[in-house]
Amino acid sequence: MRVYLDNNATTMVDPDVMREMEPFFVEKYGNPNSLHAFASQTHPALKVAMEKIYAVINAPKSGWVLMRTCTTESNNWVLKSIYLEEILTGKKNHIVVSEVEHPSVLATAKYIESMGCKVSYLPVNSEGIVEAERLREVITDKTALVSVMWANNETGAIFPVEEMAQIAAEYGAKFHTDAVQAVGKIPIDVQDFEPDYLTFSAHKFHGPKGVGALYIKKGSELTPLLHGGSQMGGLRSGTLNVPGIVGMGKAMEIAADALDFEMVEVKELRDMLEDALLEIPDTFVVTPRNKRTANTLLIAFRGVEGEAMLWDLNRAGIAASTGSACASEDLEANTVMEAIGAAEDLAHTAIRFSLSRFTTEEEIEYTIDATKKAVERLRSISSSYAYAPKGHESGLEARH
Ligand code: C6P
Repeated sequence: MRVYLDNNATTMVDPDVMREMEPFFVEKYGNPNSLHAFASQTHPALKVAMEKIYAVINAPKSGWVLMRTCTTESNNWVLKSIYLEEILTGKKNHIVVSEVEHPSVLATAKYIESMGCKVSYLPVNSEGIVEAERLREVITDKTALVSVMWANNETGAIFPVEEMAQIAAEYGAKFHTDAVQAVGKIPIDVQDFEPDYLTFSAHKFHGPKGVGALYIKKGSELTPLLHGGSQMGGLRSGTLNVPGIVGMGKAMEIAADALDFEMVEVKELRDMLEDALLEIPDTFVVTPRNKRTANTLLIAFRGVEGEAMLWDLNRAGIAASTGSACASEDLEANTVMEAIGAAEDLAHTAIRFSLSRFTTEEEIEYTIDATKKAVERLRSISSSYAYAPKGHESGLEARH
């Protein structure tokens, strides 16, 4: 059996999305900015797709939804543009990010820091959650931007972005949230708490790779980083990815319709997996279930090196991960496990299982069985497990 449980890294394209995209490769391939029928053939589908994208996040007509290649691009744009406009000009001198942001925010923040900007890194609590009150401790009227993700990619932990956006506004700072792990998993309404910027990618909710969106609130427009043509009002130049945008629109529409299914049925399967794996002794989960997205489980098996576990799972046909796919080659400990202060040996044992609406009960049963066997095998050959401190001495408790 082959089981895909790495949906926080990327997802399968929904066949209905694929069908919607198909005509825009060979049949209707005109550049939408050209002045002929090949171009205008693409306009109706582009318009419909954009309307769907605006509708699912409830973006007001006054705001911008700019189509981009991915969340990495959008996150870079937000941070670097704020640096150019607010920091380099001397208006402000500080930005705030969390310690557990994706590398596309963290590495960009570090780059900006190397250019002389002050950067504060908000810590997480023992549940892997950034608390809004921690923002109050560091924010000043010289803070240009607060950038905190909506849902964490490793634990699924949902952060109090509404409250943080409010605090940022009190100090005259812009607020950005990386919502790539939130869209399609929890309701999104940008008119609810009015972030200045919200970023996400289609490939996380069964849309195509290579297309993402950046929502910008009216009045918070950014300096373009790609100068060129007049596409997207000149804010984002470059020929539009027509099939990608059409696919993203369809994927968003389906994800919005499937939101209840995601929050109830996918959660049931995730909980089934979690309950069964927590029966294994010396097994830990960081974030409580009601504080994370329904599809995600980050679980640590003491004495079982994460990479060894992935090897066993992969041999059984199961795809999982030790955390963020971008960091999988460095063999570093899991970012969130480190941020909550888990002991070094335990931090290396975290495995992320991320489900989707295509995951079946049969696949979960198979995964439970294979994971239990792998833990047993790997612990039997683990010299560290025999001597490792057990149970609550780790500073982590199993959470149900
Ligand atoms: N996280 C993961 O395995 P792109 O690839 O640019 O569309 O998305 C980047 C990105 C940005 N923010 C968050 C919170 C993310 O989770 C990701 C992608 C994958 O966790 C691949 S590294």
